[in-house]
Amino acid sequence: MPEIATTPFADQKPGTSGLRKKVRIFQQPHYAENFIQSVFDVIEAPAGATLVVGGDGRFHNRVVIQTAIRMAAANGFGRVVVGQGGILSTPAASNLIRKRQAFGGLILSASHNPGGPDGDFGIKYNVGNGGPAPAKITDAIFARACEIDRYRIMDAPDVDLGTLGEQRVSDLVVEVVAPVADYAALMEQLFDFDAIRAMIAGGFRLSFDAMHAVTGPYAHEILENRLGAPAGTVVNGTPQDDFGGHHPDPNLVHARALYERMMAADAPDFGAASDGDGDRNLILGRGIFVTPSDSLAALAADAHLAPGYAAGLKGIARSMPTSQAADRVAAKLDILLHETPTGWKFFGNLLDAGMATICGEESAGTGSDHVREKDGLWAVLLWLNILAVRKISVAELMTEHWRTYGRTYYARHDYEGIATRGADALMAGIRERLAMLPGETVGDLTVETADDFAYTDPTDEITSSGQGVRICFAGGSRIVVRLSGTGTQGATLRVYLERYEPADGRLDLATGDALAPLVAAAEALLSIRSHTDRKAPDVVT
Ligand code: G16
Repeated sequence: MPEIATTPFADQKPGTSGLRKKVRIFQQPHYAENFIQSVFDVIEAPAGATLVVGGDGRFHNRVVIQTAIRMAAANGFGRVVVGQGGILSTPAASNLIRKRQAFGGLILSASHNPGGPDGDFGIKYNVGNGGPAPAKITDAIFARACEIDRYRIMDAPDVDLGTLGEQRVSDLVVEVVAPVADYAALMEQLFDFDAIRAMIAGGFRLSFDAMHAVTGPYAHEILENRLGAPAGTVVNGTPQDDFGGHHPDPNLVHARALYERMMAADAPDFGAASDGDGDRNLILGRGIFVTPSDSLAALAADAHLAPGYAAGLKGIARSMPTSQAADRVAAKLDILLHETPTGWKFFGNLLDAGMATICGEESAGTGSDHVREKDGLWAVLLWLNILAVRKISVAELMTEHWRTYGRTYYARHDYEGIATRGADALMAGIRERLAMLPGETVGDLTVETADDFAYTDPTDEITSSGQGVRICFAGGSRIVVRLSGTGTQGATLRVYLERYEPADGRLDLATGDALAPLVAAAEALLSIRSHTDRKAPDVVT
């Protein structure tokens, strides 16, 4: 097989979700090739295996897809299944890996990070269950990337990604598939499309912001064509390789226009947005933002109303920084609640083992055992299904939820692109003091427990430690602090603030007011300003 000599790059350590770097780094000769070969060397797929390849359509997507196809041909794969135009949303790629019983898949995305020549790019390897490779595989990929000295690549012309059907690159069959069809069919199995269609026909109005990213074609097909929402329901629905110059992150900062529309007097009944690769979601009702943590809790409480979940849930899993709202639902349903480190890859084993049905993260991710990735449109459809059955508004549903379970006020403060030294010093400083914190009072808050989160996967007994500091106060409030594993510049500090009010407590406070004592406590405990050299967070979500 044709081999090219190469030398290692020292910076190919996958983060929370694959390898994410600036496009210009990925454009260096041999850079993507080294990483892809490291993946192939580690996974040792049998000859003739199937590989799914797709991306979120961002700048540089097609270049790397062609490279990956030539390399798959030279590494003995028998078939590559690729989305037309090189496009597959991350949940659709996960679905295809499972449906086609592929050995694995390469997903080309930097998710919610900006795109374009000056933006970000990424490569993630997903295993045969459709989920992100677990840490033992990503660690091995990094180790291999540190010593790589050759990669295999066919000298072949580009594949025509625009034409559906089969083509060949040497012995490799390349199958270009419609990106939306299989995914839309799966959604029809899980949800009561008739009920949602009837609700929309009855005057229920919704708005979906695809943020110029990958969910545009999926949302047009599902929401407008299949569910009958009027044209114009999907906004920013044509994918662009630079996301229209915007930041495709569905939060209150980057989806501001949608937020303002939903807060207006004549707002639609329901608003939602998804990110660059279609796995995140933002949920809004008229006059109300539902935090991702609350969304997970509300969806878990009512999931049985959708046909795909009528048998009930086996368990709920949430990442550690996600609020404890879902824990209260799990307790009431008397099902398992798993607290895992940040990163969807930690949910895969629980889902495979039937220990959880629904998973969620504060970072705008929710999903279930239908695939092994979080899934933005899935969350939107489950919300719509629940609203269609219950015939109440989003605001009414959340108010009722809080009256049943209590309310968890929640916010995440991000300090982006700060100096690595300051970030490391902050984390080291608080880790050193953890043992001394219990019993300490900060304002009106008393520390009950403080630790550096470690998780032992119950299915393979592998422990992941150093996953973020938790400071828990009497009464159920918490501060969590960790460094992001998805940024591409400097360090990003995330401070997660959470205050619990019981069902008979104050359920109608403004989030900022409710969390003010925790903001002050975080500054007192962590000296955020001096370590970050910032007076305030860059993004509050
Ligand atoms: C990725 C992971 C998520 C994680 C998020 C934020 O999401 O898949 O599990 O919660 O990053 O991670 P961090 O806090 O380390 O930046 P995505 O949508 O970027 O793939």
